[in-house]
Amino acid sequence: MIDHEKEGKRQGGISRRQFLKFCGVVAGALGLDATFGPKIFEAFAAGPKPSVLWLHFAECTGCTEAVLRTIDPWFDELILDSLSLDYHETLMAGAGKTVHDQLFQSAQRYAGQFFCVVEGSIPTGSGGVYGMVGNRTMLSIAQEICPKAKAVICAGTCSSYGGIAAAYPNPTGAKGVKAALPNLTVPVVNVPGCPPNPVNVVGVIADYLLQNRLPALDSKGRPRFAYGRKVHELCPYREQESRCLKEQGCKGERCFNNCPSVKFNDGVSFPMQAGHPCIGCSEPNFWDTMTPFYGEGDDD
Ligand code: FSX
Ligand code: F3S
Repeated sequence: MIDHEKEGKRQGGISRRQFLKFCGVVAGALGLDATFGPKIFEAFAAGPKPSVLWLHFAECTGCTEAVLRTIDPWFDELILDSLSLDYHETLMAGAGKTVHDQLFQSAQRYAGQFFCVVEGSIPTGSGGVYGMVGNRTMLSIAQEICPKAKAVICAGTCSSYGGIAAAYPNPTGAKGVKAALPNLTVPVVNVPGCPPNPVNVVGVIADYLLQNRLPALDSKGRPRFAYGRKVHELCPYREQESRCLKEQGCKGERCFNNCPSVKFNDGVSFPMQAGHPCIGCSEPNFWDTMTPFYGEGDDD
């Protein structure tokens, strides 16, 4: 269990106003009007806080890093106020066997009640030996924890589809959760992006708290509320030829995500606004199918 006070992050927690503001952003991402912001606020405040066990596998930890630095109020304060984050190796003060044992004990104790957030792909080659945590393969950890969750939320393209570790020739046999655990029967929601937008990760949980069901998914297991439209359809530079980055290799016409409307860093910007073309990071196998990232245009 994370000792939130020892983590020294909360300092009394975020204010009601800040949390309400964030809930309004989540409502917008869910396609709801602003009046749903307070309802999401109430759903999170109603308690008990949803329990989350957050697993780290083969990844750069950019998903967590992005999440922590994305929003003012800082997302770590927000997430600790809205969720019971009961296991997260990057944020926990403790480490080692005792802490790792708690993961399995918590999963057993709260079987069927917790959300399992997975970050990173799962190496499956040679029995999974290319990815080890605490002397166990990531594959065996996923096989033990994921089936006990009420739902698995794959945060990022790596856990959704394999990501960079699965790029050709994929020497470790890295796979996303659904591919690595083909017999998994609990629902899996993919929230891809390298990194994903944390508003969309929280949106999945908010949607569940509001409606007691997981969001509708597209054919690639992504919530339609966030991945229902192409980046290009939402991009303001369709109307502004001088800002359009198609000639610089923008993949917005082949990539589904809500970056231009939800934006990052508390709504400050998104890649094309910062002058960087979309690299298609929320599509499966994008390291193989969207490269070269620059300069080739989008001729599909
Ligand atoms: Fe992958 Fe996330 Fe990209 Fe990195 O943890 S989706 S490489 S931002 O860190 O898993
Ligand atoms: Fe579309 Fe990318 Fe231009 S998303 S509008 S091709 S900058």
